[in-house]
Amino acid sequence: MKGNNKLNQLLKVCEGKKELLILPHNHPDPDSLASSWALQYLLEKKAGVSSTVAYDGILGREENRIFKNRLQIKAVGLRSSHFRKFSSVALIDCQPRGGNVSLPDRVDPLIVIDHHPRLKSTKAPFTDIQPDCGATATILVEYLREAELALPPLLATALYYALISETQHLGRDVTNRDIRASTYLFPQARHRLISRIEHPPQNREYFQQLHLALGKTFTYKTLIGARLDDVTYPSFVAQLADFLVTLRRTTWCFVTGRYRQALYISLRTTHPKARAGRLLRKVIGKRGNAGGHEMIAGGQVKLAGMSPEEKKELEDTLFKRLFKELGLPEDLSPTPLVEPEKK
Ligand SMILES: [Mn+2]
Repeated sequence: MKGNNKLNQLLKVCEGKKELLILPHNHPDPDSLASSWALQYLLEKKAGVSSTVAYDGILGREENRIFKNRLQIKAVGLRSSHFRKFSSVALIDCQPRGGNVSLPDRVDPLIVIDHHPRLKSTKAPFTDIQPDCGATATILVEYLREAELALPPLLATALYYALISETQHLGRDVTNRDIRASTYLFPQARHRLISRIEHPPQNREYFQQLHLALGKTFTYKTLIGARLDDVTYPSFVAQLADFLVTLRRTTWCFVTGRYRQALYISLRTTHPKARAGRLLRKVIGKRGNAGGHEMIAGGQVKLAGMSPEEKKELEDTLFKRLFKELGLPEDLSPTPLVEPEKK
C-alpha cells in the first residue's frame, strides 16, 4: 500500500532528529492545526522526535479560537527565534513560497504535507502532496492508522472537526479517502464538544462586521460579491464567502478584504467540478498567490507600499479579470444585496 511507503519514508527522514518545528499556514484553520498536532503526536510516538507547533497570524473566527482552547491544542505564536532554535521544519497544509506561510526564504523544510495542488517549487526530503484529499487531516489519519496508534480522544475530535469544517460535513471537495478517515474518527470524537465549537457564543463586533459586510455585497447575474475594506480578522473573508454563496440561484461568490498589509481573496462555487483553485490562480496571476480545489479557493496579494488608489485599482482589476473568466460582461451594473432601510 502506498500509505505504508510514505509512513516509512516520513519516519526515516526524522531519524536522528531531536526537535522539529511544525508550521501550519498563517491564520491557521482547524485543518492545519489538527494536522499539525497529529504529526507531532505521530513523530513523538513513532520516531522519538519532540516538536513545537507554531503559527503566524491570528485565530480570528470564534469557532477556531474555541476549537484551539477546548481541544487544548498546544500551538504557540511563531517568533523569528524559532528558526534559529530548530534546525528542522515541517510545513502542514501549506507549501514553501505558497504565500500563506511565514517561512524565511533561506529555510528549506524537511517535511511538507499538504492537500493543495503541488507548487512547482516545492522540494523537501519528504513531501506528501495529495490534492485528492479534501483535508490534510485525512493524510495524517491515514498515517496514524498505518502506524496502529490509538488516538487520544481530543486529538480524534480535533481531526474529525478539521474534516467536517473543511468540507462542510463531507459535502464539498471530498473523496472516499476523506469519508474513510471520518468514519474511523466518528466513534472516537466527542460530538457534544464539536457542537459547541460549531456554535460558539459570538461577540457584538462579529454581528457589526457582518452587518457592514452585507451592506457592501452585490450581485451580478449568478455571481455574488463583496469588496470589504479592512476586516478585523482575515478568515472573515472566507467565512463571508461561505455564507454568501448560499444565496439562491448563485453559482459563484468572490470576496476580498484587507487585513494589515495584505488583500485576502476567497472564491466559492456551487459547481462540484469547477476548478476554483485554477480559476483564482488565473485571476490573481503574478500579483500574489492562490490555491484551492474544485469548489473553494483562497489567495492573497501583498499591499505594502500601495497607495489607497492603487489598492482600489487592484481590486477593480481582480473583479474585472474574474468577470472575463466567467464570461460576464464587464459593464454589468451591480445590484445591492440588501437595500438600506427607508426612514
Ligand atoms: Mn486544509
